[in-house]
Amino acid sequence: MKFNTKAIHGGKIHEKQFGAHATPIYQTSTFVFENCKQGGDRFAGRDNGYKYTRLGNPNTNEISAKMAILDETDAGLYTSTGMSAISTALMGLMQAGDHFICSDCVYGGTYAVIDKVITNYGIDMDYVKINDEEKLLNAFKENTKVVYIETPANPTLELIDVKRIAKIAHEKGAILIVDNTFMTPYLQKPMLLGADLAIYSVTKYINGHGDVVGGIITGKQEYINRINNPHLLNLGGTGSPFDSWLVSRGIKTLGVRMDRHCANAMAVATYLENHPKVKTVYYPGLESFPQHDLAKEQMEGFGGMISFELIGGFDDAQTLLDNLKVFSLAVSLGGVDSLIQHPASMTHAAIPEPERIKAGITNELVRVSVGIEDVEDLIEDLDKGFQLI
Ligand code: LCS
Repeated sequence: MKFNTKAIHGGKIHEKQFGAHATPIYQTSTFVFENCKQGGDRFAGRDNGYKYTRLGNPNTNEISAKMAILDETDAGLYTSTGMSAISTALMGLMQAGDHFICSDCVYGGTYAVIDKVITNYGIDMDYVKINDEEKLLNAFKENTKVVYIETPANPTLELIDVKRIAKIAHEKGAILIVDNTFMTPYLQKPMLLGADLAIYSVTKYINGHGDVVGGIITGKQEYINRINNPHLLNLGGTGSPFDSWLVSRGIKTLGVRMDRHCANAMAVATYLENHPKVKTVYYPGLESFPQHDLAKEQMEGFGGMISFELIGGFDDAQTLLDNLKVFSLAVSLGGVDSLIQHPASMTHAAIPEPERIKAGITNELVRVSVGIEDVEDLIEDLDKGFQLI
């Protein structure tokens, strides 16, 4: 079966009692046992029936199974947010005394959980310019257990060669985790490129409608098991039945939405690149993008995210952002509607300025999540905004 068929039918629950075609919402905190033996057997793992929603629920299992199928990997775990997926995965795979490497440009929340939480539990780490092979090789230590990357990176869109990093990480005995939020399994399949685990903020393209926060971890069974039990089940970052039901509904149109996001973003990026008030545009689909060849090699499309800088800096950008009518001035990304924001003061404000600038997140950078509206309306909106500068 091909992608869109799997996105619709993969992992689907077949409700037998009434024959409901759409999956019902199992909005229940607990499940009734027929007798003490059955309850005991479920807790002992001799019967895999449901016990309690924090420990498993049909709706969360449906979306986890579907995502594993789409990523062509063993298993998945649904979590309450993307941050819960990241923190549970890192804590599940490491303990005090371990070390990990993280690419230097990641979502501000990822930076914050590493800087303010994970490293307070005796886990050591280094941010590394991963594309600099010498720096990467020098960063490995005896106790390096994980390499964590985002590609394309939020918000610079810098790419990392997953195959190459997977090979290096494995040679050094480390696990490679790829945050694949910007691409989704439709445009990039980390495990087929050699990664061990993928992380998603399903808040973004996977759900696609801007009405849920959620996360998913997919990947090799061995690592998924380690993260699930004892970590996810006891730290308690499990997602809710209703949210996972919405995500299962949203993901059915992932392929068609991504095609449209890619086409619209290409048109908006081309418009921006030709605009006299724009200094630089970062979009992997542009031939001017420094890693355009890598994008063509490891991605099936270039995605819906663009970053750019204006010649007039953030002063001019502010005028643009404050006056758009179709684009909303808001963080988050990957929904059907277009959003625009300023990473330095918003999504990446948690990163101290010197490190932020070193990672390429300048004070001038503006990030756009191109939605699936009619692209003529998006360009007209930008055009009207530019006329005020
Ligand atoms: N990974 C990436 C690449 C993200 O962009 C985000 C959120 C997360 C993980 C965390 O997911 P969450 O817990 O929010 O579901 N990125 C956001 C952004 O760029 N704007 O607002 C949130």
